[in-house]
Amino acid sequence: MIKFRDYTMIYLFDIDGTLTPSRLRIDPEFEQFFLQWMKDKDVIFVTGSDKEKTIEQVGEKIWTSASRIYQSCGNAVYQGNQLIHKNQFDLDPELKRLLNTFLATSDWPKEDRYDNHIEERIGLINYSTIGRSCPQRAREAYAVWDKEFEERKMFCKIIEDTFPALEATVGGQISIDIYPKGQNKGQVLNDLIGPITFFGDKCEPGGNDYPIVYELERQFEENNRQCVVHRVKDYKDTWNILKTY
Ligand code: M1P
Repeated sequence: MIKFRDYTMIYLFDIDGTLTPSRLRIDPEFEQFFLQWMKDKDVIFVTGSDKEKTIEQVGEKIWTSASRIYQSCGNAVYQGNQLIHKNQFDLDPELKRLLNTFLATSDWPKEDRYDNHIEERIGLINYSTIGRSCPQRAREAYAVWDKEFEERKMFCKIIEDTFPALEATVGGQISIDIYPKGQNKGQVLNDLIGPITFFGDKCEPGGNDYPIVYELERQFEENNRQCVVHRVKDYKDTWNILKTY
C-alpha cells in the first residue's frame, strides 16, 4: 500500500481518450502544459495499454515523471522505470478458440482487416476484430461502426458468459481488454490511500474506467473517502479542467 507524500491529493489519469486521442501521440501544446502541471503533484497513470505504447503516446518525459504507472489495467506496475509488480495471465486455448470464432463471424468486412487481432500483454489479452495494425482511417471507421452495432459490447458479454472467471471491457476505439475477474483498473485503488482525483473517458458500465468510478463511489459512501471523478470527453476536456486546478 502506498501513501504518496502526506495525504496530498493523488491525481490518477487514464491515457487513451483522456490525455491523448486513442493510440495517438499527445498534442504537443498539451504535453508542455501537462509536464509543467504535474511537477509538484503525485500523478499516477492507469491504462489498459502496455509500457511501449504508452511511452510512444505521452513521451518518455511524462511517463518517467509519473509517481507510478499501472499498465495492462494494473496488471503490470512500474515505478521509476522498474517493473515492480506483475500478474500472470496466459491465453488459454479455449479462450483463443472463442476469439477466433469472433473473427470468423464478425460482420466487419473481411477485406478491411489487418494483423494483430490477439495481443498478449502482461496480465491481459487484447482482442481486436479489425486488427491492431490497422491504419488510422480504418481505426476510426471501425469505432463509428462499433458505436452503432456494439460488437465489442456483445463480445465482452459472450466472453464473460462463457468464462465466468474472466472479465472483458471496452477500452479504446477498436479493441477489448480481457483479464481474470477483478483484475481490472479498480485494483489500483488497493495501493493508493488518501484523497484521489480521477480522470477517465470510459466511465460507463462496460467501459474499462468503470471499475475505478464504481469503487471510488463505494468508498466515498461507505468510508467517506475524499474523491473527485472527472468523466471527460477527450484530452481537450481534461486540459480545460486541469487549468482550474
Ligand atoms: O487504454 C485504453 C485502450 O487503448 C487501446 O485501445 P484501442 O487500441 O482499442 O483504441 C488499447 O491499448 C487498449 O488495450 C486500452 O485499454
